[in-house]
Amino acid sequence: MTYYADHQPTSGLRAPRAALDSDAPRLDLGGDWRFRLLPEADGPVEFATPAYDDTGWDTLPVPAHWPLHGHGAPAYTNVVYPFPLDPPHPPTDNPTGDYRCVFDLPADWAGEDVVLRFDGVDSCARVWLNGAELGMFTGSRLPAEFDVGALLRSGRNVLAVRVHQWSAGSYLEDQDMWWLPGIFRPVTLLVRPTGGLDDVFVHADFDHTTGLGTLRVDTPVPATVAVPGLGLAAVPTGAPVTVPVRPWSAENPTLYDATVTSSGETVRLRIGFRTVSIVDGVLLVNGEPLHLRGVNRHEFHPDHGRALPVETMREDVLLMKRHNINAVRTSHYPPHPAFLDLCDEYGLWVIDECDLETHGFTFVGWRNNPSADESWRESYLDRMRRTVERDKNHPSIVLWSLGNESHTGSNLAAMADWTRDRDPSRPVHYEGDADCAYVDVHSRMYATHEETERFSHGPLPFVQCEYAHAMGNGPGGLAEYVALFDENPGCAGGFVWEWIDHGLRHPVHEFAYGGDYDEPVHDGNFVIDGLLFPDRTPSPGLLDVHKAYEPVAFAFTGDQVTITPKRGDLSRLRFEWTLPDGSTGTLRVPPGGGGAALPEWPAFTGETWLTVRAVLSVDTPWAPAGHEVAWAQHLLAAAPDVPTTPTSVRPQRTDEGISFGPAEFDRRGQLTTFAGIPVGAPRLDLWRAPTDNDRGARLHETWSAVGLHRLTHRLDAVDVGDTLVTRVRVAPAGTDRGVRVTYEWTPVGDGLLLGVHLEPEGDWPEPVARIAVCLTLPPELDRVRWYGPGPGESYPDTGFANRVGTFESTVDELATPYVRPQENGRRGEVRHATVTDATGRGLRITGLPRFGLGLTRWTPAVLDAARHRVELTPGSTVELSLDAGHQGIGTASCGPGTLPSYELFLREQTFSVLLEQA
Ligand code: IPT
Repeated sequence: MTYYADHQPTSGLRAPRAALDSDAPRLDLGGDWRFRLLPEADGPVEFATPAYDDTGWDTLPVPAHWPLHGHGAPAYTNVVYPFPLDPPHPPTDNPTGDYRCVFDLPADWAGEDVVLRFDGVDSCARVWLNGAELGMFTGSRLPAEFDVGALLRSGRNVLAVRVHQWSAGSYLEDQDMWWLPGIFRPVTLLVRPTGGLDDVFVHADFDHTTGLGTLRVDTPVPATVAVPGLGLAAVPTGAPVTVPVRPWSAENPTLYDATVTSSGETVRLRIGFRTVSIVDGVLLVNGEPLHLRGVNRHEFHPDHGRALPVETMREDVLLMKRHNINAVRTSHYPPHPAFLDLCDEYGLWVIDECDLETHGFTFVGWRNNPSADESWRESYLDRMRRTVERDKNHPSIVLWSLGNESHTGSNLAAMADWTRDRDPSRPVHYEGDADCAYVDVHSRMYATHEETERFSHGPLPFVQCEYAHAMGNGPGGLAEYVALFDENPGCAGGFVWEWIDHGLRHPVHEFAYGGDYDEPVHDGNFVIDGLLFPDRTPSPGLLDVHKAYEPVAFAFTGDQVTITPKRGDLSRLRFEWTLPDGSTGTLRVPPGGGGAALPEWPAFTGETWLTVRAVLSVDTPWAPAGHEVAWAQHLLAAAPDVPTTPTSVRPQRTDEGISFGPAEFDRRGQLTTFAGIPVGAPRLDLWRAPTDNDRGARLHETWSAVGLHRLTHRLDAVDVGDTLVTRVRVAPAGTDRGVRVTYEWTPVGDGLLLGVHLEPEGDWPEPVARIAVCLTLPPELDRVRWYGPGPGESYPDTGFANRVGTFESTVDELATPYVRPQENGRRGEVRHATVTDATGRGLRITGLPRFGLGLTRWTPAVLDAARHRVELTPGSTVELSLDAGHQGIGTASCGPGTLPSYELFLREQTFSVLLEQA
């Protein structure tokens, strides 16, 4: 069988070994290589000969994915394979990239042993050096090394690589992401000195009962270890040494610089001491329960795909640390090795996952799934070996993961056995082992809140390797999950799905998702499900993660606040209080946490919130002093009731209609102007532009079946008396259910109180999207100032990262830039707001007591019809919506829907707002 259609995963490779920082010379071969793309796998191989004339070829940067450089196109599928299932055969249509790299051998390398290393080639490479074939490999996100010393020549050398997009290996790489072939990680030549250290295995345990660390470094040749920070000078490798150390943790990632020296080579290491154990069903590190407050991270950049610049990796780590994230699952493959160095350095617990997924076999009932087919055994073991051997020296890695969504089978069990044997210091994770027959922790994805509670009571430690699917608006229900994690030591925590939207920058669509490259098989915007927008701007979901993952808890009682560390200690935190008037002070908090007295304040008038903040007291490597880590608000004085006593102003019939205080109405009692500003009459609306989570819950279908998006409004009566009352029956066509709506205008102060009474007719068993009245405003009324939670959007089960205060924004800035347009930008629990033009002319709206505020340049229908933001054309009006409630958001795009307490049902009710001139 041809190599690319063979179960044999590699040929000609050296044994896998650790990624090492050595003093031996190295040469980065990255740069512009010669490149041509062929449509099939078996093109002529003459290009591998050094004399081949490649002047007609294109150039392509290495590392990169060729579809992002004008050759072919990216394609996105989640579960389904984009080729027929006939393992191990790839399709004949098999984009194949031929690469040529000409390099000069450094003059002093002559005669040295040299290794050629590839850090990542998607999906199958065949390699020649100076015309001699070296071998082939699959395993896109895994290292591959060849011995090449004997083939190198002084002066000009020619490396030729043929890369197939599809191979037998593709059956094992069905991860939910773009299919992006190419040499996308570095290619390096490494001198291997005589007597060098081919491999190093660091064992650095910490005994929390004694404070002693035990270090043993294993090497294949005799060598000595020096750790100056521990006073260790020349400890022979293989021999354990026990000394007092500071342990490594995500909160305090103490690393000791070390060198390992053999007769031919010195390797630099950064050693972290920690011990992972499982005791009574609790996952422990250094004797303490592990609290994984994590995210799943794919490698992604909107311009470079998975060929990430190291600076982007650092940006990811810094953003995670700044948002209280303390753990990463490297879904669903080992990351670029530099990312793990950053996790060691800045402090993130890591589940390092093998490059493995066969999810699409689910569509044939897992028939012929490679996980249970022995002919794939070596491929599975090869992938795990290359993962563990490369990454074994990282203190940040606390669990090995066999892969993702590959069902179950003996090959997975064999991987687990091999791993435990090779590295007994880390437990094995794999979510697909439902019976926990060969794993050490019980892992589930998208468990409900109820299951999370239930699974947290053993016998194995429970972890949610994926939860809180961050697709589009959301995730809802996050706070409730994290509360369950916090309460249950048997639950080690979870990893939000996922870190970043994989939107590829696109000339027309701004950010592309599945289908935007005319893929015949694709999964649409399911790849847009991150806490970061594609350009790495935090979404509201990430701000909620920051709040939910806070490492400190606050409890207010009487005149004090009790502060409790949840993870780490308080040593680098300062606690501050602030009042709305700007006054501020520092709290004296006992070093280990406890009660801190609050100052005495004079009595407050009006709603007053105290804000207590935990900020960094010192610069840290990941954020400067003053960075806010945690906060809470406490109500010091409640809002007085809004006065609603009617004045004696009466509605007056005029030639044109009805004049009533600041407002004009037409003859049918429909508002036409307020304070001289053209304002459309309020109309009940029960629909919203469905969110991705609404779609997942099929609520969009329910709502369109009922006709919520096409309500009709029949005016039944206009009563002009002390107040102005209009009675309207609101109902969708084709059914006998509806809502009797009474809009009553009452003069209060200089304004008008609008009371909206709803009386459903017939059954309304399903949740409605929102209960709102909508009014149109002139387009220049685009400034808003409100008092309530802010500054971000909020829905009943999201937006808890907001705090109560006064905020200002504009219609355009209120909108949250979800890649796939959907309901967004609402501000919940607003007490009062003004909507004005640039001169300050406009409306003031006061809730009785609160309302949800929406302000957009498009209707929900326009929002719903758009597939990308660039398709949203502003209308000629500003749409103002004042809601009495919104259906919660939930995470049904993948996972459970809205918790019952956040569901919105239509019931008889009245809600009121006071409208005044701003
Ligand atoms: C789960 C996958 O593990 C993950 O890769 C991603 O696809 C996620 O779903 C959804 O975005 S699998 C799902 C069918 C539970």
